[in-house]
Amino acid sequence: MKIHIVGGGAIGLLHAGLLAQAGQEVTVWTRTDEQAKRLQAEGIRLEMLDGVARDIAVNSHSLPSLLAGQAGQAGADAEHAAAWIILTVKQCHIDERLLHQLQRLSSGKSALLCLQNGIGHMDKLAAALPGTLLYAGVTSAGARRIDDARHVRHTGDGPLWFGAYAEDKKDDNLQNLLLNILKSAGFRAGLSNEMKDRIYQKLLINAVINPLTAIYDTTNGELPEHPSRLKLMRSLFEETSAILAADGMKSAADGWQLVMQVCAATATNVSSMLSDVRAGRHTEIDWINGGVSGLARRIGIASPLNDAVTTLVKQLH
Ligand code: KPL
Repeated sequence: MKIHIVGGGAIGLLHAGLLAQAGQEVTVWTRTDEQAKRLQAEGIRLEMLDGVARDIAVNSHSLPSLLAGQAGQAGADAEHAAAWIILTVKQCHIDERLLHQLQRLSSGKSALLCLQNGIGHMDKLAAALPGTLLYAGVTSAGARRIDDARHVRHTGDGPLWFGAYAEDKKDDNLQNLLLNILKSAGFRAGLSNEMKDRIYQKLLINAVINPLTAIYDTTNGELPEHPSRLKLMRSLFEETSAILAADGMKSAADGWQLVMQVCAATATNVSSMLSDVRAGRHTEIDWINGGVSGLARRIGIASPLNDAVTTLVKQLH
């Protein structure tokens, strides 16, 4: 099946590489011409969990070429639209320009799976793409980009859950097709009709680990090792879980243990937020802790810790 991967970051290249390796016809849409040229010419260098690295051929074009009308092969690829588009860009890149590019790419007959951290993007995408079947996804797979263009390392196995954003806007055949394709490519994928809950559970983990690793400049494993950091993690966890529960998250009895387990399972990893700060990139703070603060305001409860870490992280980049 034709699959468009939008975004050439670590998660995009990981999904593109594994799906192309499993025989799917994958096109990677990147933000720069330079990256698209490298991917088209040399393929994705995918380092698997066992350390073995392979070069995997994919098609690649830049997103700007979609709107420039000069796309040639890019235009042709977009016209014969894929059944599935997988959106892997960071939240901060979902702007008006990208929405136009997605309108062009989806051309009415595609389904779009969104794999972003945080909240806020699904409403924006639903408004911009009324004719597209929209699916929300949550992935716990770990990936790190090793160079600027094509080399990605798979750093951790984790489930990928996805489900329709609106119950009345889904296609059972299409979603089952994607599920089978993901499984045969090696993903631990599953369909869920509790996506809001899954998004909130992941948001809770990200809202505790990401800002504090960025502020303290620690790996995920080092974060809970100092008693004062652990205390702050716990307070941020309590505040965030109360806000998310007030907005309908089913409270998991073992929520705190889950946060600690993620720190242990990804002990040597640098969180995506710390990695953005170190590289001088914009972080997803506005859609993670900023998103939690926004929910709290809407519900009418206070969110002092989420407000504070949002302000602190914004000053790091
Ligand atoms: O999702 C993550 C991230 O870094 O964004 C965690 C779970 C914190 C793992 O690093």
